[in-house]
Amino acid sequence: MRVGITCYPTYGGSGALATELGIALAARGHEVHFITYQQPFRLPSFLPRVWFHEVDVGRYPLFEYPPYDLALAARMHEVVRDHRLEVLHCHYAIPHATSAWIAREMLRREGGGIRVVTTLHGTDITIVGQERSFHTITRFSIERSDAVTAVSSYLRDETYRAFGCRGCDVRVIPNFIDPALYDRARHVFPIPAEVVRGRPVLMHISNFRPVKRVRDVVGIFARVAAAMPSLLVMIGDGPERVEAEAEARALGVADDILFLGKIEAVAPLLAGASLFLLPTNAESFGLSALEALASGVPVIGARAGGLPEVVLHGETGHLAEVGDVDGMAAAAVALLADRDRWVAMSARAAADARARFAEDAVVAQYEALYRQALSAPPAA
Ligand code: GMT
Repeated sequence: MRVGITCYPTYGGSGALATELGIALAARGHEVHFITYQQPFRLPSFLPRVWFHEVDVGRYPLFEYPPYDLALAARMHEVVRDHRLEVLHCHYAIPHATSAWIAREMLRREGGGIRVVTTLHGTDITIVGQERSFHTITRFSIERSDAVTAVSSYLRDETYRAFGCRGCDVRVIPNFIDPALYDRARHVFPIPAEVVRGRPVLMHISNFRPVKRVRDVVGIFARVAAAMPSLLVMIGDGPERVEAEAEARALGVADDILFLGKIEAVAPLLAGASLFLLPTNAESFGLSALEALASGVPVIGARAGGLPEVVLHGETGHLAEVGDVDGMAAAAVALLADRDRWVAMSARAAADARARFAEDAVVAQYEALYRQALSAPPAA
């Protein structure tokens, strides 16, 4: 098949997942065209059967807000036409699915067509899509897609609840991992031994948006560090980074925390982690948590959103109520203090991630959905 993929190219779960999907589809023989404003952060510079088409918004003094959505629609229309694409897969509803609808209308007038598949990732539904100004257009874009997927049952149900969309059959297709990559036996931990000093390594990866509660990450760590010497590795960056650093200073643990910034290849770092912390407010899935589990790293996190669908409480990690920093810290200390339990949980985490979220099985679900969309009459 010839597939176009539009995603946010910046550091974040939806862009990571969309890029991994494109790479996997190309490896399975499909032609894949990324259409977005910059090279997605996980996309290597060259791969067979993979193209990158930049969307140029241009600059004009009249446009205080350059119309990216329209530039994207125009580029989608052009790429679909010139490369005879069959499916446009939009990751994140706003504005990608809306731009795809415009592109499809333009193609229709020329006697062409394209099937639009939209994958809902989380904040496009739980935060952005529920803002008054975006609510109606988000629902419209979902209803006009030929197929819609959500990354967890939680997100599917939340979509139905928030939008009450008519006749939209939202399929759950989860995030996935490459089992060969997220394998702790395969990597050399890049942080030198003299920095780690034999301490357990706690890790957090995100874009440091408020929903991630990075201050809670530091709070949990401070309690663990008070019980046993340990190291916290923070990967990523974003609006709450300054808050996290301030919290670390306030709690007297700044010297035991490494802020590494936006690192693209996280598998080698996860390979040296003892625990992964994700005390998020509402995670639709938690791709970073899945990557940790696959690497044999138990997850301590919040019983919120779709995270309980990924982390099996008591088996592959520990989930507590949002904001229960004491509870999460106590669970972390107990697990780190019991080596046998940690080893068993680490092995279960790696096995469960492979059993339920392996790349091959999940990518096959997307392929089947594309085929189904292509064989059905186009959406109105
Ligand atoms: O906040 C993020 O983690 C980024 C965000 C995005 O849209 O880029 O991630 C969302 O999509 C990921 C991939 O499907 C999910 O694993 C994350 O759980 C989800 N984030 C939230 O729901 C907050």
